[in-house]
Amino acid sequence: MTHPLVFPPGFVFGSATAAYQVEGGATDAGRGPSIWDTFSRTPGKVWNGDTGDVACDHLHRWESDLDLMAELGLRAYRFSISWPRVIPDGRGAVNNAGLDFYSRLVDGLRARGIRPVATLYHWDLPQPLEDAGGWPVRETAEAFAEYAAVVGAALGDRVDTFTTLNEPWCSAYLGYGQGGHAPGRTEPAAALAAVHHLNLAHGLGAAALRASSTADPDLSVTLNFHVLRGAGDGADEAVRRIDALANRAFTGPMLHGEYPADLLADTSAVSDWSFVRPGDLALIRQPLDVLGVNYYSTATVRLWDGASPRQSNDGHKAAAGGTAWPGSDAIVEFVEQPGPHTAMGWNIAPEGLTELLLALSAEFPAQPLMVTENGAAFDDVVSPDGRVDDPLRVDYLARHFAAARDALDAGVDLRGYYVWSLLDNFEWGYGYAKRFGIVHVDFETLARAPKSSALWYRDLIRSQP
Ligand code: GBH
Repeated sequence: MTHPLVFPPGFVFGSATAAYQVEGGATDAGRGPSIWDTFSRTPGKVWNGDTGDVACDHLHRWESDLDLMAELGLRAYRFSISWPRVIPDGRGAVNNAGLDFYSRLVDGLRARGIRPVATLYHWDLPQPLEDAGGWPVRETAEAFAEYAAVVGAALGDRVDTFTTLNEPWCSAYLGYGQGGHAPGRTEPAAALAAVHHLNLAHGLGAAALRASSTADPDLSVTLNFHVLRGAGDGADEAVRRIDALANRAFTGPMLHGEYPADLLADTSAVSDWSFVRPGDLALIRQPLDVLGVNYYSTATVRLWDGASPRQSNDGHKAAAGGTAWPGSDAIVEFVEQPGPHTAMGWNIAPEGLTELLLALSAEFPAQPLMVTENGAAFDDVVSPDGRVDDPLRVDYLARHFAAARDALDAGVDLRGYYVWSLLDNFEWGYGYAKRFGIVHVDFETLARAPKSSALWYRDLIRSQP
């Protein structure tokens, strides 16, 4: 069934970025170093030795970027706040010059009628906190709560929505297990401790934001759900194990108030989870005004026989010796998926988005949902006259918006959709080699040029009744 892409009144059409990926100004006005500054300077960690030192220079070009958003008709902008710009040492003294940047950004958005949606943690942990142990230690969650109170007091009168964490799965498993993300540690037990302290940070942070905000902003968290397909004998067991690690390790404590028993059992040889203290689960389970969902593709898993050459298409196994799947790494393998694929090698599967939204709304019936990221990297070509025609990205977005529309038709309480990303930007381990933007950025001149996909999105928003 095909739909005219008409959405309910008030549906939020937005776009998203993250601080380290777009801001630049790495040492501007008192910003301290983050784990991504350190990691990107470590030889061999990021493609081409790229760093976020300049990125899109959004820190200095934010006003014209906001004008561009207004021209596209965006109803909301999801950005992240750089913790080391606000509290350079991670704890203690507040850098008002850093905080002021976000205050001006929020005012600039509101002046243009664009809702500010602020994420407090999109992976840029202040380096001094990593030096003190990072996410595997409890103090980092406590520091996050202090930071959240500072942000709530400064911006909680004007921000529409606060999101505590973006994709804690990546922070924990890629940062401390697989090692492909900062800080690049490959310690399976530490990855599980990081899972818990990120969950705790979410709970403490949400409570601190609520207490310190003078208005009544919505509170949320954004998770990257793995939409899993099983293959081969024992497919269900493979899916169950990865679902526990990837999805239920976060939704369990955050939304049900407990860790899944099978997760604890599957990982018992790696960790006894004794870092979970009495009372933690009650702190983690905070009412959420909206649950943020990031979706890019599906993943296929099967039980591994331990002998045949191991398949891995998950892009998370490449780093030296690390694993993103503590306790299940030697049991489950990721299977090559048929195309079409994006430039990241991720398969294109819009029906996975409909399925995910339906499953979440069945599991959490009263919980409003938001697609906080969806989008695709393709190898864009700039034509001689400077235009970027990106029909593959238009097609990807159109099909995923239709998939969201299908979920709405089936009764899902979906409030909006943010395209990842507004701008081509620093794509983590891939540096500037992968472009997700609907707006092209020339990394020599830093000039912006809306791609066809940006114009398609503008027209989609304009055409809504
Ligand atoms: C997001 O991460 C980030 O929030 C954003 O900063 C980033 O730029 C953007 O997406 C694009 O990468 O290999 O089968 O295990 C997305 C991270 C992408 C992690 C897909 C898991 C593959 C599933 N995820 N991914 S699988």
